[in-house]
Amino acid sequence: MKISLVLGACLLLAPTATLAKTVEVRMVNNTAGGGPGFVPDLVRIDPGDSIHFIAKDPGHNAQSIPGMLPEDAEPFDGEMSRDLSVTFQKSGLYGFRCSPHYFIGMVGLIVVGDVHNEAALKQQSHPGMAQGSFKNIFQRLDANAP
Ligand SMILES: [Cu+2]
Repeated sequence: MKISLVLGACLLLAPTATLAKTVEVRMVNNTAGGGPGFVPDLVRIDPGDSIHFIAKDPGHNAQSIPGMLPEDAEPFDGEMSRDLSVTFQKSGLYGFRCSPHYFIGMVGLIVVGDVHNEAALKQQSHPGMAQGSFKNIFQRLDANAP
């Protein structure tokens, strides 16, 4: 009884910044910029936080892009038209895509804690419109913009 009261008090007093959070990323057919995409396509979280990919519209998935992960980070590969939850432990940048719409630029970037692999990710080449999408995302990342 006494121990549980102490634990409860500690949880109440813990600063919210240390609590893991979940950020939602929607997979949609029509973004504000037109065409299918992830909303948002640039997300900043802390190690231990999670992303919940929501299949708002069918026909999309979320999968990490080989070569666009921090060293030793776990890749992820969501099923088509299904929600996916991923918890990120390793800090760094994670590039991801929708497999059927990669070439028309349905990609995104997750920033986990400190950035240390940006140069490597920027050198990655992508098919079709994905190259321009990542260029735009990295410009916002560098400008600290949403
Ligand atoms: Cu898609």
